[in-house]
Amino acid sequence: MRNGAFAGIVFAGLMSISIATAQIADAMERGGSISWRFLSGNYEITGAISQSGTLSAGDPVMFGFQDLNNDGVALDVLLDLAQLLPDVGLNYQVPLIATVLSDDGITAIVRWTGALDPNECIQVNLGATVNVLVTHVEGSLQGAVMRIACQPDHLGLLPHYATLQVVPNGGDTYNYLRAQGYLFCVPQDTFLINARIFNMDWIGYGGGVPKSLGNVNEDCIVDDADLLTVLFAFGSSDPDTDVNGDGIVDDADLLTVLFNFGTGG
Ligand SMILES: [Ca+2]
Ligand SMILES: [Ca+2]
Ligand SMILES: [Ca+2]
Repeated sequence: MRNGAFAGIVFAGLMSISIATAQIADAMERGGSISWRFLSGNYEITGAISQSGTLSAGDPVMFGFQDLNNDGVALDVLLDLAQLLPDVGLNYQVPLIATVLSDDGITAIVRWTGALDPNECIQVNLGATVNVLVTHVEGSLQGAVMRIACQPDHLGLLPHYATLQVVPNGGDTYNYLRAQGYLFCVPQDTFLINARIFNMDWIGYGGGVPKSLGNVNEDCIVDDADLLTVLFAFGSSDPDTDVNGDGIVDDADLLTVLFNFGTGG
């Protein structure tokens, strides 16, 4: 065999392997968002105040993926603490930056981490309302992402069908929320309080093909059903068919469907 042909075959083989190894994270990014629900956990406050207890399930929330650190991976999310812990009074959005730790095409391990130093005296509800100088807020989530059969989102939030499920991975080391501050806003060691949420259980759903990629009917694939829907609505302002959301169904939407035709499945 000629060396060139052999090299070509090896190169093609390597290319297909490299494509296969990144496919879970790519599918997650393509989905554009994740639905997420906190199921259970424990909390503990130590220092100037001592408290501990259990946390029950919260309402499902949806995180839209962004590329907050401009590293080309749009899997970062803004964790809204007010949404996660509505009664506490921590109205901060923690930017959680995603790192894909591994992806063998069957399971991907993704870690989200972020921190804020607000240095702000705010009212916090710790059973009773107290003033706390919040100095530091930090969070980490780590999940194992696996494929599921294409289906409506179990949590009922994703507009399109889901193809991925995310479950906690890495235990307390990588699944926690922490906050630090000073009681009564007095920045002295005696008034220091540390709060943490640990033993977290949660679940998430993602993947699929969003409408913005031409999946007009938001099922499992961009196919002739989506194409026909755009063609029938062509020239109208039907918001359900307006793929790019610019107010009109026109050739731009049609091209998006054609460009992504076959995506999903
Ligand atoms: Ca990023
Ligand atoms: Ca479709
Ligand atoms: Ca449009």
